[in-house]
Formats: sequence, C-alpha cells, structure tokens
Amino acid sequence: MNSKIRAIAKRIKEYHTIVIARHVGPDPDAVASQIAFRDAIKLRYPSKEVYAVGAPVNRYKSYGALDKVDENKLIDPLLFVLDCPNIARIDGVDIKKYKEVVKIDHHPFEDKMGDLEWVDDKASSTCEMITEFLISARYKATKSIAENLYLGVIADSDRFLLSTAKTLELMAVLIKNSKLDISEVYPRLYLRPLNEVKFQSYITENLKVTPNGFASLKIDKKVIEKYKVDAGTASNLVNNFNHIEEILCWALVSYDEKLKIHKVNIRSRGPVINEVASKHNGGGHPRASGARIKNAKDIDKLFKDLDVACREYKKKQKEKSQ
Ligand SMILES: [Mn+2]
Repeated sequence: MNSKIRAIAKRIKEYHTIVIARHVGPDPDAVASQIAFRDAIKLRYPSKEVYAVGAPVNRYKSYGALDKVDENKLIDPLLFVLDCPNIARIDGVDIKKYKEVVKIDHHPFEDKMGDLEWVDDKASSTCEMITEFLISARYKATKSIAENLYLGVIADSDRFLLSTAKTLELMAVLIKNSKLDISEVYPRLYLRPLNEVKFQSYITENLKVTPNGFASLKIDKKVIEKYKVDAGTASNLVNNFNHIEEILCWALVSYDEKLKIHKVNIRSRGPVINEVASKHNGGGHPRASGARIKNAKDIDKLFKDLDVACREYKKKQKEKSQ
C-alpha cells in the first residue's frame, strides 16, 4: 500500500462527516469516481455521513444520486476533492468550511488544497486511482461501485487507449472481485441518439484542416439549435475525431451562454498541447486539453499556436525517420 493510500484510509477512519466534491461541468470520470468512492466508504462504515456533492447532470443519472448538503451544518467535516486540480473549478463547496481537505487527482498538479494530496498524472483517470485505493485498502466494491469505476476508466482512457499496464491490472482485479459484466457498461457510455450522430456528421463536413494537420471548428449557436443538441454535446464529440490521417490535433469551440465564454476542447494524437493551452487560459493533459476564452478574436491566436505545434511535431517526426 503506498503511503498516500494509507494516509487517506486513516483520514476516512478518523472523520465522521465526509464530503466528496469534483469539478464543475463534470465528465463521466468526475461523477463516477465521487459516487463510487462515497458508496464504498458507506459500505465499509455504514454509520458515517458521506456525501457526494455538486450540480446534478441529467445524462449521468444512472451513476447514482448526488447529495444536497448544507455546509454550515456539518460538524468538523473532511472534504475530498476528486478529479479537479484547481480550487476555482471545484463545484459547489467552499473549502474553507472544512476541517481538512484531501485531493485525489490525475491531472498535472495546479493548486495546493490541503496537506494530503494524492496526485498521479500517470493514472488514466480518477476512477483508476479510486480502484487502486479500494483494492489496496481492502475496501469492498459492489457491482454498481465496480460499474461506475470501470465506466470512468473507459471514458477518460478512451477505451484503454490512454492507459498503462497498471490500469489494466487494476481493472482485471476489479472485474474478478465484483460481479461486473463489462458488456453492460459500454452502452451506458456510447449509446446515443441519432440527432447527435447527425451533428457529428455536420462537424466532419465543416472542419477546417490546415496543411500542418490542425483541424478546427467554431460551432454556431444556430447549428446547436438545428441539431437539437446542447453545448456540452459539442465538447464531448471532440473525442470522436481521433485516428484521422490528415489530422494531428483538433479543436472544437462552443459558446457557453451562462458563463459568457468560448469553450475550446482540444485533442491531439501527436503534439503536446497542454503547454500551448496554458498560454491561452487553459490546460489539461498532454493530449487532451481545453481553454476558456472571453474574446472571440483570441480563439484564432490559440489556433495559430496549435497549428505551429503541429508543424513542429511534423518536422521532428520527419527528422527522426531520416
Ligand atoms: Mn478525469
């Protein structure tokens, strides 16, 4: 058992009230990890008060219900922050109201939140880390806990494309220890309505691809209305443009009406892009990043830098092969 896992297990034992939070605009890994973690702690310690919090998302309803908590009424609570590297993006909690904050995350380190932080940017997902925790600390996983963990791993790893031997080893143990039937998990993530597939065709049809292999599309509000999808769908479709010969790096932009911000979702199968994104109010993983841009004209500056990254990458690949 690694020392972080031992320390986390000790904290859970010590505290009666535990809140588990994650990032705003959550993806499957964020919600699945917090619900699986809550349910596993409750299974081990039925008398503890354990809450998974944050805005509920309709399409993740099947993962389990989230909890509503009045932070002011909690007594000496412990807070876990999952899948979220920065304080500004934690959904729905004020970290100052907690006796102690523990972070568990697989994003590159950003903000320090407390004395105990388990950050592993080699892990495919937060669900992989929670799986490792449960196995190492000898927590039980019911079928639904295992399903959530597996689902978060396949979502963030793009069905094990971005995984390691450790990811697969942990999943093997998870499958063996629970009654998990993996064929039941995939449809929950990949079954989708026809209008969304048609919208994806629209994106394919309209992508602008540069000679360096950078593809991009700014998605208009009217298009989103026409295809009856939401702005979140546009972001989620970004993963479907991998493995296209002419495209090394690609970005989809949608406008968030509520936050009045352009959300740029970027993926790459070559150049490292989080360093580029971080220069434009963004960040993330080396090949899966995002940025939030206020002014529409700044989007093109980001696009230009990404195009340069593609050009440099191509140049390097060419030198290597010579
Ligand atoms: Mn994640």
